[in-house]
Amino acid sequence: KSAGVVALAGNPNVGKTCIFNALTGMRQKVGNWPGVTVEKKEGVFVVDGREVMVVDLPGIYGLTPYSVDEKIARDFLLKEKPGAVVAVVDTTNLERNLYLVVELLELGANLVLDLNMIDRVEGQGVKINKEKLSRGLGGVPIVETAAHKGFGVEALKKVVLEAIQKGKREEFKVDYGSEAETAISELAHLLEGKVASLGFSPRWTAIKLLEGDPEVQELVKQQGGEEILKMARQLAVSLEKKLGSDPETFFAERRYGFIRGLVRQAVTATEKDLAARLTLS
Ligand code: GDP
Ligand code: K
Ligand code: MG
Repeated sequence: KSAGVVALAGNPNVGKTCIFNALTGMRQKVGNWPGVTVEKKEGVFVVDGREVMVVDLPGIYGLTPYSVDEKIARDFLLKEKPGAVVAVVDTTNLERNLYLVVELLELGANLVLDLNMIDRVEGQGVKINKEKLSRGLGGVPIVETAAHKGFGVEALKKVVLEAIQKGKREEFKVDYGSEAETAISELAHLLEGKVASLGFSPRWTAIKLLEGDPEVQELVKQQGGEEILKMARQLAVSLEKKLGSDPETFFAERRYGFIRGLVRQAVTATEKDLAARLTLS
């Protein structure tokens, strides 16, 4: 009867709770994430006679595992592998909100992009070309909502069910430039036999190793990948020399660069001040 699980992800204050309530109504329960006092909300909605379970993730700005909230969100996505993820964004702050969206896509989430707070954007001279935005993000389905009024929520339910039924799309890639891409492919190739069985993307794992992500390092170690870790450290050092900045900073800057380019292409504002606000990062 249950079609699958959808997780809601987004920065704090983008309207995630409003979306969660509008989707699930009274059919929700509140508990805690295992081992921590961070609130976990779960609920269900029914669309086209199919039941979908909804999990509200903590509000986060990214998927680095340095804060408890980010760790909870990333662990859930990696280990529970929900059928779909709705990235709820505050559309009046699109550029800043897209950083998490890009990280979710790189992680391999089967994403639906929810442009929330659309009521605050409309009629103000801002135009979002959803086709261009979707194409730039590897073809993610996009839904517009004004969650506090329930606008767009029925459409969101349908799109989520479709996404769950279709399953994962193609791998999304940010182009990190030839130096970094060479290191990524080399590592990803070595990782294929180690992490594919866990359902982790070798490319994502390679990027995280180059960033020096402690959790991913531990995971690769557990898979007997000591040699790969050694190789990753060497590659990271030589990459740092070539790039002139540490890989973690470099990858983050490339993601921001990619997002700036995408917003320039897909968003136009007729009022100068509004344009400035939309591209504020
Ligand atoms: P969360 O922190 O992501 O869970 O955000 P909340 O659901 O608590 O919403 C934050 C604030 O934004 C609340 O005051 C909501 O009423 C308001 N809000 C949520 N969605 C919308 C929307 O689509 N349009 C407008 N104008 N306000 C919204
Ligand atoms: K809030
Ligand atoms: Mg909330």
